[in-house]
Amino acid sequence: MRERLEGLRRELEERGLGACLVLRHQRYFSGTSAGAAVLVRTEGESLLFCSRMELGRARRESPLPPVPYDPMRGEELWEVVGREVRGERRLAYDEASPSLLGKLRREGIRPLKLRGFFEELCESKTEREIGWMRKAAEMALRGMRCASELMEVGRSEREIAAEVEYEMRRAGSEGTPFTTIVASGENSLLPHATSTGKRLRRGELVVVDLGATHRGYCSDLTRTFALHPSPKQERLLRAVREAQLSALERVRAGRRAGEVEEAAEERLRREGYGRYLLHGVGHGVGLEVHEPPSLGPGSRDLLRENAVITLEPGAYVPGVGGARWEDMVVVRREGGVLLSGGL
Ligand SMILES: [Mn+2]
Repeated sequence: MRERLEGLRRELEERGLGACLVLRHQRYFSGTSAGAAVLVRTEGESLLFCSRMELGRARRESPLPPVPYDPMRGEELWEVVGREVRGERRLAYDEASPSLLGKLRREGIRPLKLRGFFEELCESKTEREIGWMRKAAEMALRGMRCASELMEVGRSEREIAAEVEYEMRRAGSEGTPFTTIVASGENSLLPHATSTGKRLRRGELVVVDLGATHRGYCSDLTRTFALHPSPKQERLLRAVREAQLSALERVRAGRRAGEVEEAAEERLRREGYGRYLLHGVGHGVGLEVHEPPSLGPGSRDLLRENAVITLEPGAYVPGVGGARWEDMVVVRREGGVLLSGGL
């Protein structure tokens, strides 16, 4: 935490700014999700703003002194922030709503977006963060192993989702970064399906997309299972897995994310699935399950060294089913390294 705050302080000094209000990335600097914002100053102590309700947790989880505001009495975040930054003419920030910015302006403060800095800082993980993410990935793999054991005709999607989440919690996961998806048959055609009471039937594809969290860091993993698959389904599954390998081969620090996406997409097109693609090939992952870079078509985002990304090509073919295969990968100078292989 100290190093992170120190890094931002240096950046502010270099840009001749006195203070930065961190909203979207507050957890990265405070170590807790109890806060609403962090104020980092070049002179004087950095502060953690939190609602009065979260004060206890903020004290316990963050080394930063908390400054509470009381929404129950109608007090708003910008009011306490305004009090602390009085005297600053310019205030750097990471991301803020137009209404918050408007209120700060009315206080005579000129907000200034710090571009590029937070992306770079949060995308490249330290070895410690990568270790935590590997742990989160291992918990997800345990959940997936549990799912694979339950792949039987007659079980419901929701039942499998419940067992999987229970298994990950037992493995130490703090929670699920998103609602576990178990999507079979027709439902597998929806990339963001919700698990229903529908029971698995013979001849269906079943997409399982799940994640765990460890020290706030997320994992994200998808497998597609087949219950007595047809040759068409087998072909689809193979194509999706091969597309992931093609993408993985292109991963390298310094590359454009779009190039990696292109490799997967090209592969799926060559196999005849070009009409059945519904999403890009992946995204960055960290404290949030979806963070930059985007691995969508034509993405100009850079793959930074030590970033953690997902590779999740999928194709959704009516009458056959949907298939997606997702793993987490660390971007190294020499290439991509799987964090979640082995299943
Ligand atoms: Mn994902």
